[in-house]
Amino acid sequence: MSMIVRRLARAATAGLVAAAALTAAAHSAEAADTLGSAAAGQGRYFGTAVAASHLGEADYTATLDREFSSVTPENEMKWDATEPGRGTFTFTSADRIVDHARSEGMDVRGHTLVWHSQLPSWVGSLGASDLRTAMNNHINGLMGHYKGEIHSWDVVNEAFQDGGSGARRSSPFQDKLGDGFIEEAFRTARAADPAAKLCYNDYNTDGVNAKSNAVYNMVKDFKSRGVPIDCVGFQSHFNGNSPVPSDYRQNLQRFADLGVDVQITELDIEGSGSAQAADYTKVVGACLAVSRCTGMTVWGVTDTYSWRSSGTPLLFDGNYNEKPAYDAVLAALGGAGGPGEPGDPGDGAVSCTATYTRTADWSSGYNGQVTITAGGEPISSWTATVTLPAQQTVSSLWNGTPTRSGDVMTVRPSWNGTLAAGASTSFGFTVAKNGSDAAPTVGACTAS
Ligand code: G2I
Repeated sequence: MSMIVRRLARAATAGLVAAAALTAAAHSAEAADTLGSAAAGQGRYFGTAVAASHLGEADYTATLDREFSSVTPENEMKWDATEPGRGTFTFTSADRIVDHARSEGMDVRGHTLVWHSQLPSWVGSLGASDLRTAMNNHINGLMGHYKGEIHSWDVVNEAFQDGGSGARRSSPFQDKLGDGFIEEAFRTARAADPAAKLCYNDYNTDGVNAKSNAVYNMVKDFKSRGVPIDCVGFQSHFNGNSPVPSDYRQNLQRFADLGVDVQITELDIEGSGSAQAADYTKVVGACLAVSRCTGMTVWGVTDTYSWRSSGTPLLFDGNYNEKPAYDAVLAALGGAGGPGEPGDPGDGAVSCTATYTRTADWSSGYNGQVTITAGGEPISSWTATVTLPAQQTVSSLWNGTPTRSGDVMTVRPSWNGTLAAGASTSFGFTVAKNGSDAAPTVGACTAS
């Protein structure tokens, strides 16, 4: 991607100018080859959480600057970091992130103003009247300092309990000020920076459930009474216990239908390989299918610095290599490497990813398997290439139709070309090692 196209991409998301102009500019040149520019082609931002302490690391910052069009300070704007003592504001770490982002033409999400966690103890010791004053003073202090520099603020974070009750979570704010603290926080925030989008942000609200119903009812009530709210953030921390819900898109859509934007604010999905890639594809596909889903943020640049690093939930590994999940996201956004390239975002560009695993191994041979996963659109066919080490020969292949040219085997579907958006199939093959135990290389998948 040319620097000019990338700067246009940044300018578009930074200023939230018309995405259509950007799309034309980006695609008359070449298909977008970064997350931020591909998302910009879809009229969305693609962000990441950032820690100020890592900005001095060359690989971290190079990846951040190249790929992302929005940043969220992971901890640096929280209450304990910004107002550790009453009325004493410290912005040093948050400023580092905001200054860096702005020098790179990235947008900034503000996270977060009113939250029960990472709250200094002095806040919890205040009586109701003082607490109300302190909450409003905190909102004014943060939003005033960053006025005009934040595209969206998480005004209130995680105010509802998990589980079936739909009740509010106990916190100093809830316990002393009652339900009305949320409304008051939003009204104060609107006055403090009228240009910022004001979001309510929470987790385990990604599908339709009792907790998301409770948030939905609050947003509906706010809209009906004119309480200023512009967006709802869906954190989207997924793993085996909390998988991507099947009604994710439907849930995003019902909130959008209330007249608010929706944003995916803290996305990470534990796992690896094609399964993780397929889950990321589902999430991106859901956002792109909802016109008021204005952007996505992953909760960190590299697995190594994730809040749950053992689950390897992000798009770059510890060496900043792009994971299959990265390829899947880029393809789902209609970016370069995705089938349908040069792609025409918004017109249903098709895409797929191919990932390899060795499923059996013995002294003279092994079985390989390639899993093909469709991107955010259904596909009717796919093509994958497998390059084998020179000595190795393929003795059989199933669930695919191979043609071989030298070391390169091109595989197309046998019966399994048609895949729904995000769905997978796989082909397998048996290899005679003939003295080489090296793994084959699987090239980019193309779809039609
Ligand atoms: O817990 C995941 C996220 C859930 N939604 C709200 C987010 O703000 C939250 O982010 C995480 C950060 O990713 C962690 O980095 O929030 C955690 C704390 O609530 C953050 O962890 C804290 C550690 O607990 C502290 O010990 C540490 O000093 O990070 C701090 C800074 O590294």
